[in-house]
Amino acid sequence: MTFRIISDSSSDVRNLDNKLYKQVPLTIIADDVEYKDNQELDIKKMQMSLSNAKNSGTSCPNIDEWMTTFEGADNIFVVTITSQLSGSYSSAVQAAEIFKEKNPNINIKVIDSKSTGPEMGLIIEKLDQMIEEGLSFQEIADNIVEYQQKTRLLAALSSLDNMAKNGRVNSALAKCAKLLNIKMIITASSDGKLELVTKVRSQKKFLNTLLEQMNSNGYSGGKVKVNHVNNPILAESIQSLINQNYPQAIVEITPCQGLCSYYAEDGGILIGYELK
Ligand code: X90
Repeated sequence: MTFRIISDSSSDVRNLDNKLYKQVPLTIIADDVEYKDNQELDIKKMQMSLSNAKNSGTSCPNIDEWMTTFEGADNIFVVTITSQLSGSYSSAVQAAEIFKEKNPNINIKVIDSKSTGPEMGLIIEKLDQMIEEGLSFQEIADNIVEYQQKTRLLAALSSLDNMAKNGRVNSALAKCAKLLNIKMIITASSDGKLELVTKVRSQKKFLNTLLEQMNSNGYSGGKVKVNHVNNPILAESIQSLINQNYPQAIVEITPCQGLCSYYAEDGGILIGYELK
């Protein structure tokens, strides 16, 4: 019985220690140039070309791209970015249906993360842990639904321009974020939509606001993943603040891949965290 975990590249999970994981790239488009969000992507170069581009956008993996990753495993878990903001989930579901028609004995569960980035990372690592523990496909499929009730996402962005440009957030909210020094703290709602939490100005207040938000959602020292767009310093400040308050908490820092770098924009931070 071979297990496999597959996700689109919005997860920012580049690999796992074992060989169970495969990633399917989304695509970032700057004018006529397409950047596949794979391990070879030079994010700095992509950002340079985006900053000079008149038009930009993204596209999700197609059915064939998902299908090529299914071959050779019996039990497959697919994790996608929220179906509310991308076609990735729907294309993975269709790929799974077609594949299962030809291979009826293969188990495939497609999971809508209702989120992205580090919250997807938490889901992927939990799947990995349950596979390592020897749970059955069905047990893992049931448990992961429960686990998803206990994870959250916060994101702090200084610009929502690319989200607005692509119709993923309303433009009034994006204009608001443009005002000097304002950071928007946003979250993924329980049904996977983008939701504004609050706006903050000062850096000191900003960090405390993030922690207050986590606490008020029920955070009490669980695992945290902090993903950043060229902002390791802010990621480390968040890590130390969490560890000052919860010394046992595991807080991992990861640079964003291409898709999240495009939408979270330079300096952006995404925080995925576990509730107890
Ligand atoms: O299919 C596609 O082209 C991909 C579209 C993705 C659009 C949203 C990406 C968001 C990236 C920034 C903010 C986090 C908030 C997420 C709320 C669910 C990350």
